[in-house]
Amino acid sequence: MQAPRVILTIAGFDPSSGAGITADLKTIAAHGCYGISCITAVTVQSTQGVDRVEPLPPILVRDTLTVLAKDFEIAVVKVGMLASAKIVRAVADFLGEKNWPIVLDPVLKSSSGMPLLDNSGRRVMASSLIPISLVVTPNLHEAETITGISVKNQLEMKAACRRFKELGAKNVVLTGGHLPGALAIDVLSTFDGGMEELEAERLVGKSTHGTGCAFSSAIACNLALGQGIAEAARNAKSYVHEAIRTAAPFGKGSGRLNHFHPFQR
Ligand code: PXL
Repeated sequence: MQAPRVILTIAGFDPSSGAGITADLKTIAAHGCYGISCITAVTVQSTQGVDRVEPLPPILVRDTLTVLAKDFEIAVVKVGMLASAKIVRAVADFLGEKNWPIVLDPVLKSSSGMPLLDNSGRRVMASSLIPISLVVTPNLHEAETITGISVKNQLEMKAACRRFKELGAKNVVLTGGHLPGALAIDVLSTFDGGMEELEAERLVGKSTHGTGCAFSSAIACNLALGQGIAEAARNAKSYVHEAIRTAAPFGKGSGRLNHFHPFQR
């Protein structure tokens, strides 16, 4: 039997399995890939929100990456929550010496509003990780904070994509799920200067915690499976749409995605 493609996720731990490492690993498994992980921070959280964030020592992150890199043939890396400027630096230094395609989800805060990276960490991410990433997947808030541009409509989303390109991003998928309207429209801006809108019907009042984690992990898998950027982004959007649409209620707060929907048809 052929070995599955290996995806490395570098992200935080959400004990409720909605976002972060465990959500990434479910997404990766649902795509038939093999997920390995490096935890950057432990969070205390439930479906009702994040109470506490404890970044892990940067040396632990670096040592984890070192042993995994020696052992596995890594196809694509997904980077999510990094928690501290020192961890961003450790990850950027490590990945800068490799040639792996990187999908960067530039996580800054939780959906419940808890900061997941401080301002100095954000600056190091912009200067050292965005330029070495193949795809960057900001949401509206992340795009506004990183580019300094107000991002409230499709025109401004396109301006923000251009600004990400100036920061060194090769491809950008700016997700517009938080904008009002009947459609959830993302803007894909590719390395060749192309821009296209990716549309899906908006799902209201549903489980949306961890959608950014699932989206970026799905893109990483699709790239590892040989898809081009646009196809990888379109298929990742369909995957997340279906994971929201078929989600079952859990807990007392925001719901959780149905990561394994491809096995339930
Ligand atoms: O959705 C952003 C995110 C990423 N990673 C972890 C998180 C969250 C949001 O709560 O907890 C670990």
